[in-house]
Amino acid sequence: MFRNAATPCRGAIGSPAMHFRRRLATVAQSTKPPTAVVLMNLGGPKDLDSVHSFLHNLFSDGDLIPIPFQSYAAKFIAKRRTPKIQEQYAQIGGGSPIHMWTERQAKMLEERLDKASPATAPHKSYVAFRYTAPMTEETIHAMQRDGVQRAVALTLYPQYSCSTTGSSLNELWRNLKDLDPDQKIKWSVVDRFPTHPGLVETFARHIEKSLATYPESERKDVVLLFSAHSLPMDVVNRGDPYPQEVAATVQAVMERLGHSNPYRLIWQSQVGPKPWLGPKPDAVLEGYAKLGRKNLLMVPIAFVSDHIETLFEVDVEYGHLAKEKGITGFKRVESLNDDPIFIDAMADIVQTHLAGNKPVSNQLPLRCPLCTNEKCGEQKEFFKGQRL
Ligand code: GF9
Ligand code: FES
Repeated sequence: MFRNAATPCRGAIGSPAMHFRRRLATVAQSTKPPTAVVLMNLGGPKDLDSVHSFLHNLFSDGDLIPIPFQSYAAKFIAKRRTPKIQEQYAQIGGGSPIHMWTERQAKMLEERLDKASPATAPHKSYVAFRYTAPMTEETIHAMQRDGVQRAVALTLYPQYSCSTTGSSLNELWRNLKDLDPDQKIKWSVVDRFPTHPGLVETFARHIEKSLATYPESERKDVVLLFSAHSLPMDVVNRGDPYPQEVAATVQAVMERLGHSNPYRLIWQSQVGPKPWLGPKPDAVLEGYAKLGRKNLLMVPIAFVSDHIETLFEVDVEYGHLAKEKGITGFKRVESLNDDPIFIDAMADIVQTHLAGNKPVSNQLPLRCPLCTNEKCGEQKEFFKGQRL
């Protein structure tokens, strides 16, 4: 005989059989392997002793800086640059806060995802830094110990560059070939989110909060200087998507602000003798000082947490230069860090991605028009070919 919802089995509620079935369901749920969310970012030395290995790993990255005799050159350059970089980290408290912020972001994201997407719960966050621990290899081992079968590679760079997210994905692909040859873990990728409304909202609110600290009579003339990490011109000219995507974020934020202020997009952190995308902040500060601009508000637009480029370069170096040049209203907006609105945005991005059931975006498979790095092609094919 058939029973339907309208005619429940008499006496089932609270019966020993029902109780047992419920308990089984709970156990089954808690032993379900977690959906892994792997937060990818650059990493940074957590203390002064880690500076050398950080630099060594950075200069060993052939996807970022292809140099002849890479391993020898990396040793040499890292050793030569370590003292100066140590001094910079000493001035921001003795190390990079990126570990602390990324761990916080990971934990908060995990909690929100379990609430927002019960179908894919439980979620477990992992961190994979490119140049400091925990690095990709260690993270994959941890995921294997946890029995992960489904993973999302989530970049923490809002805009895609082959030198950032591309390098992290190449590193992930290389490690997976060795560590998971039978492809027990199915992967999908969140490769960029330059104009996500939650991201834009968080930037906009941080800008509004800083603008409110200027005298009301000067507020609408404060120049917003959106500042992103620069790229070498050869990277730009091979067709890297990053400059366009950074500009898209800036445009979306300005639209959200109703174009309340004048603004420019500028490019910081150039190093070495090669040509880089500009204008750079020191030249910009000098130019605007000459043009009589006293109120400049820096907006870091390409990183989601504090790091040496905000805490040292902007706050210390450019802060000092601004003072010298008579720019009395030089300030910086707060980084996104653990702002709950930003974490909500990340949760929305991952949840929407999981519901879409697609391994990669339509952009990821397209290589730069002038790409000569065969690894990029293989990485893209690998992630595109995932069968979820
Ligand atoms: C970057 C973000 C965007 C060597 C330095 C001596 C090179 C480089 C970058 C881009 C970081 C964060 C971009 C080089 C050579 N690049 N940095 N490219 N970095 N340093 O090609 Cl959000
Ligand atoms: Fe952009 Fe290879 S450098 S795809």
